[in-house]
Amino acid sequence: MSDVVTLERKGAIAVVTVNNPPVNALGIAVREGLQNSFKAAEADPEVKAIVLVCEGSTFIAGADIKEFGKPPQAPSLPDVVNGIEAGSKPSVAVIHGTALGGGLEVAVSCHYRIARKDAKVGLPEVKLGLLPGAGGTQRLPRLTGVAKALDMIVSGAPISATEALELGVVDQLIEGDLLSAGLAYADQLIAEGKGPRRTGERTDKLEGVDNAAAVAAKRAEIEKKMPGLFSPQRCISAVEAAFTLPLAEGLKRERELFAECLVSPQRAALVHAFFTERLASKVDGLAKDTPVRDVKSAAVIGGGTMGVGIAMCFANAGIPVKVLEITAEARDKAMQRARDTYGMSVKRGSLNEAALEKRMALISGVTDYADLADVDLVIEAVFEEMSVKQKVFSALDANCKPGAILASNTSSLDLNEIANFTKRPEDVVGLHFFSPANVMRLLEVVRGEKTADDVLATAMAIGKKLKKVAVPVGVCDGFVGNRMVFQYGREAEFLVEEGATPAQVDGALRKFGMAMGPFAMRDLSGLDIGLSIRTRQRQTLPAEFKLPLVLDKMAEAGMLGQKTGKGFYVYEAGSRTPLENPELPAILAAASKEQGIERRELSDEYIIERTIYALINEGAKILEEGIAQRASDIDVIYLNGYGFPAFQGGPMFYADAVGLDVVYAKICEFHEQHGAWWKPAALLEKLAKEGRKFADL
Ligand code: 3H9
Repeated sequence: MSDVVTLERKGAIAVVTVNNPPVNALGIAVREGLQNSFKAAEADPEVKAIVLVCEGSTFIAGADIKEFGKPPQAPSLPDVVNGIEAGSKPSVAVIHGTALGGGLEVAVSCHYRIARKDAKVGLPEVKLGLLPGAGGTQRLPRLTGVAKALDMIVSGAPISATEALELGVVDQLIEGDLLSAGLAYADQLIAEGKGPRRTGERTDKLEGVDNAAAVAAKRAEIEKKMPGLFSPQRCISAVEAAFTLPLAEGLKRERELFAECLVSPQRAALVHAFFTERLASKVDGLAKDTPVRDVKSAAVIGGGTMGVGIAMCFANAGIPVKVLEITAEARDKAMQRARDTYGMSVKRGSLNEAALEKRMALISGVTDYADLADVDLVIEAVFEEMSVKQKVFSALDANCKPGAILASNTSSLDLNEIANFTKRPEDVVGLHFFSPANVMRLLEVVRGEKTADDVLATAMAIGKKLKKVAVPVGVCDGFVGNRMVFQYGREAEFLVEEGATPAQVDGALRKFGMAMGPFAMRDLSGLDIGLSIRTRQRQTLPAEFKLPLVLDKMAEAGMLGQKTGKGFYVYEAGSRTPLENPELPAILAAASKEQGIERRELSDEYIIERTIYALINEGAKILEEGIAQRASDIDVIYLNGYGFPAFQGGPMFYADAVGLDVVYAKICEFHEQHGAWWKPAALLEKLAKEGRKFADL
């Protein structure tokens, strides 16, 4: 029929095969091929049933995301699926891998569905700022009932084949060869004289339940949990149409709502987030066929929270890992820490006892560097002090086998200096995990000036294996993420010295979409970290780089965040709920006075500009220096490590959306008012003056 969709006859059964690597997305050629194939099968008098099957690793994984925002091309996906459902011959979708989005919409327009046991199905459109636009919001509720369909469509989370069977989304689970299973199922339908069973004609699951109550509950939940998001409420409206309108009108309503989402800026930002995450794994200048070293075993130096978290990542990926501590007591404590952390997952129900034991069996505690002689990769996660790193890397150099990768988890020290503590700097790389390492997805892979290509390629591959989002970065203080966040945090502190309250700053940034406000975050991680950086800066920075005083004053008053029960907020014993700190206004007033500042009212808009533009300006400097290889990599770092809202696309995407001329003009204004920190990045100035974007680079 076409290059990507073929039609062949197997006796009385027409087999339609999609072969559009890598994920059989529904680009124009696939849509055309599907429509033509189903039409031809319908027209062929010899055909009694139709089987739809896919080549490669997955069933259709959705619409082709690259086509969004481009002029539409006929046939549209809704026309294709409506045509399939209207067919007079029973059709069977054979699902393997992931039937997602438009893929599941195609499957539920077929009259029957069978799925391999390990398959998953779902409607993840909401994660791209969309809603299922090819009948998914009308047909899924007819199979699962409204409440479950709302859960699936609004969360975007896929379900397992087993759950799909229980819910009636699929009719049978299969093993082995897909085509044989599809043909056998179709033969059975023919033998039993079963005809088309159109999902769109079903109403049984829509009746006798309080669907309006399910809709109201979901609306309230989303209003509370995701107030700034555009598409979830529209997903709900579309599902509502499934039980309030006849199918044809419901489909029309779905199309209208889909069109609204398609043109929303949030859709563009979320699609950017999807593609850039994948792009980040591609390292400029590193050949695709760069060999990768085999990593069958690993070790972590240091059994603190970070070290143990890293070790757990390896155990979770099935890789045996040793944790080295200097004393037997510290080693045993580290092992207990891992067990306790897994124990919490068991309590929450996300892990079972057997899995806990299996993972613990992969972690072993050691106290002697000689025990690391056979490991393929070591990650150092010890105290952030160069002399300590020197000791560790000299010991690793003396004990590890040739070819072992020696990695540092440093978050701020010079990786090149660390590498030179060994006689094999080419084997040294930075693997900067974020705390808690077993939870956070981001991994900055730091490329030292001597890091060998195959070591870098292996580090990126290991990141993927550990299910992290690995982003390559260059060497500088704080690398990409922390170097930028320092600017953001400092501006937030200045804002509370100028007149805002921590609650106002946190509130404005949460409204912007940040997962957490900077002050709640400070309290969580402890104010002493920021304070030690501040103290160091006070000694080293030229005088024109003014620094806030609030942290120093709080430390003097014994306020170090949650661990002291008092910080920018106060916390009742055993609680993490931030409450207003009654002693803070006096501290802020004193800091303002000492800085010679008259406190004033600040708007939320101003708070966002001061903090987010500080990120953008530093991001531009990082790009200029080649520390990040592309603007979108910076976005990936912020989306995955710093709670930046995906619907804003990341700081650099956000800057492009606001307009670099606007951002640059504001930064110039801040430079004049607030001095040296705000010196505009040369790259930002250049792009703004040329009318270009970061995305054009
Ligand atoms: C939709 O369906 C709308 C409809 O309701 C209505 C329409 C009217 N399109 O993730 P991977 C590329 S919205 C284009 O690394 P994995 C991806 O960029 C869609 N390209 O593999 C990458 O390219 P590259 C709803 C796509 O095995 C390569 O495939 N569907 C698409 O880790 C491999 O991807 C979704 O949201 C696409 N739809 O995971 C599903 N999907 O190699 C989105 C992937 O050049 N996709 N690519 O970097 C996924 O969740 C994962 O890709 C999947 C595979 C689980 C399928």
